[in-house]
Amino acid sequence: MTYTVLKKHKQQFSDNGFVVVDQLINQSQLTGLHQAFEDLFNGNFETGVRPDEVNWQQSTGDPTLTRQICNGWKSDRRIAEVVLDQSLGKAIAEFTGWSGVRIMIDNVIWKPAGTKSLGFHQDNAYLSWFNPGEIATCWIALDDTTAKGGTIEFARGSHKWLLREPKGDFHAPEDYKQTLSNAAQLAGVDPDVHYVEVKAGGGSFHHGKTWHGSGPNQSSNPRRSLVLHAMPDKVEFVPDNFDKGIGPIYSRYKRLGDNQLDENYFPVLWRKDGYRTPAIDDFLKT
Ligand SMILES: O=C(O)CCC(=O)C(=O)O
Repeated sequence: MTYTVLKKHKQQFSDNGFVVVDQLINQSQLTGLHQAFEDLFNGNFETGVRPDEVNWQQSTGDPTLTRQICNGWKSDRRIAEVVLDQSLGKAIAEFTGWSGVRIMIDNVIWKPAGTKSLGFHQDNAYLSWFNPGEIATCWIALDDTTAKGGTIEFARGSHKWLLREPKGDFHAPEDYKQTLSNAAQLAGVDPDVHYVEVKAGGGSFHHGKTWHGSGPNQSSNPRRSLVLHAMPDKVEFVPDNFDKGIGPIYSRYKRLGDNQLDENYFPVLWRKDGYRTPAIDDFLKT
């Protein structure tokens, strides 16, 4: 599947801070991705590399929580094939106006029936460890999604509000919409929340300032999603902020002696001049 940005999608992204898309990957990819989720959360890492963040494992994880792993692409090539896809990188460049796109991290998210919410937040609030600290995201549903099943939700137009300091828990906060209510009040508006209800394989793109979160899964079906968080290709590390947001984890990839990001850890998916990190395709083949 090669996703192509439509003019109306670009307009929606710019007006609302997100756009919902019916199909981002092929149905034939779903079975392999479901198996990859099973493997990752059971600690079976196909490449032998442990993901950068493992927040849940079958043997030790709290069964009431949403399961999350970050940078599954380094551990499993079925994940890598999707989140390192050239057409998704190009689409993000078209939505944002960036001249090139790198992957910052991926998220592997599994919300089984009956599990708890993820709190509303703005992604860019965690990113002062690189400059410019901004991302845009492609969120892919691997199951049919519903509001009752805890799909992702976006506050329409909230990418135009100010960027706020991160507050509250991401996993299972007492009220997952509290942070959104506070931000909306400060912006002087009533939040207009849109639930992404799509068939498996569909999904959305969102701006790094758009407020989003997801409720508990009150359905009897699992809700799995694979997420590409992408950054502009021209970014630099900011060592003074390595202790902020997710800086303590990803600053470990800074090289001695310069602030440039290394393509081995933050590969370029697409660039206007035709460049793409060549090692991606070798990695996917082996
Ligand atoms: O899948 C979810 O419920 C939330 C994912 C998320 O926070 C994101 O894609 O930025």
